[in-house]
Amino acid sequence: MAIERTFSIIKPDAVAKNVIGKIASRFESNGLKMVEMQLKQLTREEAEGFYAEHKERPFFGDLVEFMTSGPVVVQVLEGENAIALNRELMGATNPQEAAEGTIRRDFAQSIDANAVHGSDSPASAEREIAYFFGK
Ligand code: RTP
Ligand code: MG
Repeated sequence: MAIERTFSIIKPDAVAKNVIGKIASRFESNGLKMVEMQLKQLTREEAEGFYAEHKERPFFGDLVEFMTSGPVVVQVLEGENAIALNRELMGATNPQEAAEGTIRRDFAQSIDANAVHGSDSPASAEREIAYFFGK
């Protein structure tokens, strides 16, 4: 299987809960290497541009508000099958529906404050990595 790169965000709720290390450890123990990483306060413009695909959705305003409510960790993860593997480690968008042992099940409290973001396809991974880290 090919080595891939995916883009990940540890969201403001998880940073505030002081579990950056615990989440990073999930990546590491499952074979994902952090090859870029930065603690960052997103501006409104950065958050809106990042989630542009959801612009027309009713939750867009709340999503941008939440993503700018405190610092996040933006990172690039590398490993075999990284995109799908990271989605699996994250669990379902709604932590109430996330499988046992997933990051969202263990660290998230709601569908809004759901601890992590991960690219959902090779095309998103490429766009999102370029958005924060350039080519
Ligand atoms: P993400 O993009 O953050 O990795 O999450 P995801 O792929 O699992 O979910 P997505 O459909 O892309 O939605 C992006 C974020 O918007 C919030 N959301 N709220 N209230 C709602 O119905 C709702 N639906 C989505 C979530 O915080 C989700 O992570
Ligand atoms: Mg998504």
